[in-house]
Amino acid sequence: MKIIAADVLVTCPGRNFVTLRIQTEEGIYGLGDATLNGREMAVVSYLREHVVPCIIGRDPFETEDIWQYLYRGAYWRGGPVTMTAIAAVDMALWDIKGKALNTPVYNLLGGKSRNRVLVYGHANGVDIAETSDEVAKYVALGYKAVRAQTGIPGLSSTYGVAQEKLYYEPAATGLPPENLWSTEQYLLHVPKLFERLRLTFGDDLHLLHDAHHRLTPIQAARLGKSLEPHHLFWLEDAVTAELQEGFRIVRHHTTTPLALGEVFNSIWDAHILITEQLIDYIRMTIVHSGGITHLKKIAALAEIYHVQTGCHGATDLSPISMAAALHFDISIHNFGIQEYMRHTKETDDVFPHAYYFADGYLHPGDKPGLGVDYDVKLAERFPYARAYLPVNRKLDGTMWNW
Ligand code: CS2
Ligand code: MG
Repeated sequence: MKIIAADVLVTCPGRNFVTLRIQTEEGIYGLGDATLNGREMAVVSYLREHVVPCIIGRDPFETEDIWQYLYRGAYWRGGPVTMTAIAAVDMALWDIKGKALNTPVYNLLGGKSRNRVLVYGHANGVDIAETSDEVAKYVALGYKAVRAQTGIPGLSSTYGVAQEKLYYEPAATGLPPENLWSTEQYLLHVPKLFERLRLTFGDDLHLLHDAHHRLTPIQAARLGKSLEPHHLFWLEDAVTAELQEGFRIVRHHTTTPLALGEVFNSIWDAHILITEQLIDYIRMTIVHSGGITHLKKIAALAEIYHVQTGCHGATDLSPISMAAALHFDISIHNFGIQEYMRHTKETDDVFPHAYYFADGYLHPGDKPGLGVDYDVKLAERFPYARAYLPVNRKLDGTMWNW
């Protein structure tokens, strides 16, 4: 087979998505998600100017060599823009491979290790009562696992709490909105949320929480300890992890399971966390960590160290990413859980797909390739609109992590 063309498509059905479409001489095309929330056009340019010229003429079956060529050949290695661009190429090539062999991609990744993929939804509310009501809605939808985020008394805004409940999307047009933050108020309030949720929903429901990079290691240790009676499925992104060793402090103090990695881009961002067993779930996702080819290697390393996967699956990852994640999730041995923030109907119309939700699980479907498509005509009706993720400041004005 031979790649003869590749185009980078941008659409904004309520939020921006970037899609790479690779065409072959045989008429088969593949799709890859290239969306990097708030920095979309950096990836568009990287793909159009620097990657596409190099893949024309290549055999799309050569996924490993093309990955190595794009990773090593860039000289300037890694980072979110580069690895998102490589991921988009990789996803599209696996899509082509599956279509050419007339089989779902999971059959090329080892076949099914399970028949369905456990997912979690996002419940959020301005206060504990509303958050509890939102959790109840997810339970009623059949979810077995729910992430809960609540407003913090005295703070006008915080991560994970939005007007729109089912389709939470943090990016906004215009310049970055400014959030305010108080770690002290947060640490006092969150344990009360999970005490209420356990009293209301009992012990069987998997409960998750995202601290969204906002704590120091010892603060994360304190939060982990305070949540132990409520036995969370995981506490996510407790601390930013440029300093991977920082998690030795958290790990030393608490048995609350730790999840990390949605902002990571390669195994080098997590190899200490994994090999020292400082985390329980690796959150790296196909679109931001180099694609299926690289994430398979990360999962294989993680398996040796008792670390399971928990791929990121927010609204800013397109249905192509969700489809690719499900083929990955259903095939690897050490699958943990898949995040599933629903896309709007507008988005689903642009990206028709075979995967479906049933009774708390997602199923990838059994279409050849990734089982997702792209309606070019409909997509053109939604022009790109620059949008930013919020920024976050402490109450004294100090810039902090959003
Ligand atoms: C969050 C994300 O889903 C999560 O766990 O951390 O919603 C994250 O805030 C967005 O993907 C950022 O674009
Ligand atoms: Mg997160």
